[in-house]
Amino acid sequence: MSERKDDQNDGPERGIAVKARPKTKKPSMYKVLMLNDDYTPMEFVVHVLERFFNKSHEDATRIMLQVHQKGVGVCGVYTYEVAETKATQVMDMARQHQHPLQCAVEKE
Ligand code: TYC
Repeated sequence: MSERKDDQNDGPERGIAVKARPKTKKPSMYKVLMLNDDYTPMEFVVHVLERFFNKSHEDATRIMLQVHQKGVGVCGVYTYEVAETKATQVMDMARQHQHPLQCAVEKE
């Protein structure tokens, strides 16, 4: 039967192949905040920042002192589940050592 003009298969396809690019969204990012208190030892806070947030000893000390002086500081910025997991891990470890150290997660 008759073929439509644009559907003829009488030669190689022409033009540039372009990969389909479905719309994607970057994930929202969340800050893990650390709160000051009067009891958690400074060295414990520095250790937590090194262990859970991969900070150098110098960066960990700087962040700890900022929290100590200003009341709050940012430990790192992550996707939601990673941020929640790190905050929970820090507070679990603090509780095991009977320190009141608290973290919070806040949307960036
Ligand atoms: N303020 C605590 C002290 O003087 C040290 C400290 C720093 C505690 C940061 C918590 O998130 C914190 N021992």
